[in-house]
Amino acid sequence: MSPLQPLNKSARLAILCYVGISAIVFLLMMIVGLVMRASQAQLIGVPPQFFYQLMTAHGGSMIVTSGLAASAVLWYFLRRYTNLYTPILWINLGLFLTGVVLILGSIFIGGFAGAWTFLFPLPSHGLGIWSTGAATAFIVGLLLIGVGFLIFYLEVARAILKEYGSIPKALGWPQLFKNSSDTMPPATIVAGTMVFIVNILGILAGAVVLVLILINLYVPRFEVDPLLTKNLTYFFGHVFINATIYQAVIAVYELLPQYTGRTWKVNKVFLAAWTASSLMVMAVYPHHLMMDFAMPSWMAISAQIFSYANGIPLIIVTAWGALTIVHRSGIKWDAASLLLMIAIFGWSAGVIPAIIDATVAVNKVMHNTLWVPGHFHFYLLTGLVAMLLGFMIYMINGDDQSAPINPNKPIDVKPMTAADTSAIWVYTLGSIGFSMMFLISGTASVPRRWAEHFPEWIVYSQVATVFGSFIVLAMLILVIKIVIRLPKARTL
Ligand code: HEM
Ligand SMILES: [Cu+2]
Repeated sequence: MSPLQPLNKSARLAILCYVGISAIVFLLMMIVGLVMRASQAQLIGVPPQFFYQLMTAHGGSMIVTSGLAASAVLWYFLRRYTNLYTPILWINLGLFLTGVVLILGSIFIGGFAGAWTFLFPLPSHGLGIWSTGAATAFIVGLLLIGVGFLIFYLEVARAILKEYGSIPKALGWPQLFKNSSDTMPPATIVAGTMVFIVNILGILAGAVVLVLILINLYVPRFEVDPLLTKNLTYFFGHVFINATIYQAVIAVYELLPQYTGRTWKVNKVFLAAWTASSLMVMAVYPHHLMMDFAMPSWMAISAQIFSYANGIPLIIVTAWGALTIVHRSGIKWDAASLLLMIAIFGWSAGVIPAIIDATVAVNKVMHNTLWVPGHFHFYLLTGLVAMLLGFMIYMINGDDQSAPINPNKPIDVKPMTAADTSAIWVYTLGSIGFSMMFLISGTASVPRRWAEHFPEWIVYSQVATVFGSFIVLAMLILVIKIVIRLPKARTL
């Protein structure tokens, strides 16, 4: 392969914008999350109506920002193997920012507080709290963001297919099923292919449901089937947020080799796990609809089975791959590689409560409790965000643009400062503690999405608030460092 070329000027600037914006929004929305938890803890007073506005802003912004940061990881590494067309990065960013302005306007000016899941018929039932106009701004904003990402993943698809010929080839099926002796596709290509398949389908489903709701807002006679819209919404939401992890993990596949001077071995087990997950990640979404008795029971049952089967193989090949590549490699740890290893732990551990929740018998009891935010905050904070932070710190930890990356020799690492080490561990322990408090609250049947908590529950929220402030503090240190050093980031 030709030696690595740095990102071109325009792509570099775009990627730096993606990273800088995501880091800042993550921090701001964590502060919003802390305000919500502190208000459930009755440490501060937030009027209930405002709580639901904050909840809508927090959930929505976190999801789309995870998408933005993850897409930067995908692009950053994918262009090492394919020719990507830079203007797409800018079009996506433009639509993203326009959408975010509309969404924030709908929430904080229009009072929209129907949660990021915009479940039908909530947008049209503001009960005087929000108007049709506010709901429209929210839906159109989300639609614009969706269109931006759709264009982005279509470009990813085009670039991969141009280089690798077909989806089966990019997923390594000839090697997997026909014992072809062709060289294996790189891990980044396999992951990128799975992501563009599921995300294009997921975003299309999201666009369809948003348009249906939009028409219904203005033409109520245009009746929409509530169960169908719920299926489309959760297919989109589930796939989109899961795909962020599948993009962020590319940083693990690409960077651990750079830190160890070894290659990430793509083998048949790796290919099989990714192919299986490509299908299963789409088949498991009904685990969000287990409470809906009108759903056919075979869907709930298959969702349970696939939920067990889906995440695990991928995590095992990743965790196993990471441990073997690091083992006796003489790796010199820095903030980035440490965060990537922590993230693998966080992702693996976070899947356990997720799988428990995807069990029909458990879900019937736990579904609307804080168990649910508990499982996803676990793998989003200690898994996804830790991976993204690892990637960002890798970028800012090397200012040498010209030194080529030698696959057989580890890159030079910057030793960790005391501030790095403490921020990383405070972030990690804070995240585990914070998520555990949601899980514990869930087992005590504390409902999710309640602005006001009963006195018996308040102690959970108070402990959680302490952990939450640890996260915010550590994040503040890391984000300041990332933003300050970003202009000199390495974009090789
Ligand atoms: C300091 C870190 C964070 C804090 C303190 C925090 C706090 C909260 C709180 C209090 C809720 C409402 C729970 C309820 O009563 O139902 C919530 C919901 C949520 N959070 Fe976070 N969070 C944090 C980080 C994150 C991150 C990093 C993400 C995603 C990457 C995220 C995504 C979400 C989502 C999707 C919801 C659901 C909103 C809904 O139910 O509509 N949070 N968070
Ligand atoms: Cu799901």
